[in-house]
Amino acid sequence: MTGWLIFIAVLLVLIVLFQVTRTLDLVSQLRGDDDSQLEQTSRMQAIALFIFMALGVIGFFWSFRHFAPTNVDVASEHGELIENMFIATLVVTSIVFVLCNVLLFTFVLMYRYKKGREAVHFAHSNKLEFFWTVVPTIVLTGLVVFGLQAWTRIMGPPEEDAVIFEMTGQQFFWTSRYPGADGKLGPRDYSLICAENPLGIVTREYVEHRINTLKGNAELGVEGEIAALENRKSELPGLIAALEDKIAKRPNRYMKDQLQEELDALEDEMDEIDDHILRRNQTLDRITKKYTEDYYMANAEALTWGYDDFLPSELHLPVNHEAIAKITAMDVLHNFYVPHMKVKMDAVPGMPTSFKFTPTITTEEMKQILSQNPAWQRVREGDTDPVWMSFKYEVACAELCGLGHSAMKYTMVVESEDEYNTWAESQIPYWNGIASSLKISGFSKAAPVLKTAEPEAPAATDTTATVIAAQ
Ligand SMILES: [Cu+2]
Repeated sequence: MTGWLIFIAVLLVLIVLFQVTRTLDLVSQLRGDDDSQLEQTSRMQAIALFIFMALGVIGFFWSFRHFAPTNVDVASEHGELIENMFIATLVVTSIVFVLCNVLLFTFVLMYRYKKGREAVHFAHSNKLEFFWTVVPTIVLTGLVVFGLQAWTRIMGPPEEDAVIFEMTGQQFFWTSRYPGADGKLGPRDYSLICAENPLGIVTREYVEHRINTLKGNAELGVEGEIAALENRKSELPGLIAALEDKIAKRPNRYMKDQLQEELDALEDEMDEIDDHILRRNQTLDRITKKYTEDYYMANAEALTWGYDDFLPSELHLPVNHEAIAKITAMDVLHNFYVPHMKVKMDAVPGMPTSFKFTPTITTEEMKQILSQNPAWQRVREGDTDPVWMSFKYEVACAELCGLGHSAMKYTMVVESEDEYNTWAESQIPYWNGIASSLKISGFSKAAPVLKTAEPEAPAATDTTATVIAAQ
């Protein structure tokens, strides 16, 4: 409120000053006494402008201090680099900003109109040209070199033992994946994306399974999605006709409305079913054309990488250990952003990006740091503990990606190397969870060979059939 009052007061003062100068101008014009009046208004304007500049510069520094976040510790090595670069840029630009403004307004004041004073005119000055070319060149080169260094440290080749993880953005959640013991992420193929393989991880067994579930396999008792859809398509006209008949015979208004809704749903299904069949056929076509014996021969090794990949529900990273983030998206643009680490990268569909960073503060250490911060000492309503106790590093989506954008959060835990190893070893490879439900025939009836810390793969319930029926 006071802010607004000050603003309005300043505005009124400016309007008054403007009106006064205008009146003086008009008066001097009427008097025909140009020079002395002009000198006077020039002086007034110059002084007013100088005050404006002084207030502006003071306000600039005040607002910077006032609104700057307090006690935000940068929790990664590469974030520190970005932070330093930001501060260096800010220092340079602040110096230039203050210097330019002070000079500009001082000159307005010093060289304002005075009777008999003439401006110096020169067409060319080598000294001046040299000065204003060389100084910015040196400063900007410095900033660019600084930036390039940071760029190579963030984007350059990773250390050999770096922890790799992959983040896939999707409306409106993240899916993370770790490469497992082999340190290599299995290849992905969008044609294989399915409810039970959300990332489309490629293994020979899964390809076989996907072909079976699309095409059907009498030997395994799998009907096949395409055949199921064709069946449904042949059923629909009969169902629709029967419903129409029912509606015609029912005089009851309420029942009629209900039946009409059912009929609408069936008609919608009828409209869409050809499209579904076409898409399934295209997928089947793509898969069978790509995954030939030649392909399996040429990619034998890569096709084993996906066996021990695991998809945890939160990210874990060891402290003071380089991490590589591989970022991708499945639908629209997203952005992988960890504010505390000052790391950020666009997630672009069809264009995997990656960068490295080294966390330097564990989640527990960060909690201790935040416990000293008044903003984190408050207790939320209905809670007994202060908010710092439930602190977790947050991964956010920093690209407006649709209605659920703000819900696109993920958790990152930074811990000691030992804690990280224990966690990683306890993770169950993704395929272990669903292997027993895969419908596979031909070259291998067995589930994929799985490298795992667990002695036995946990038995998965046979969800494949219901998952597919539900699609
Ligand atoms: Cu998003």
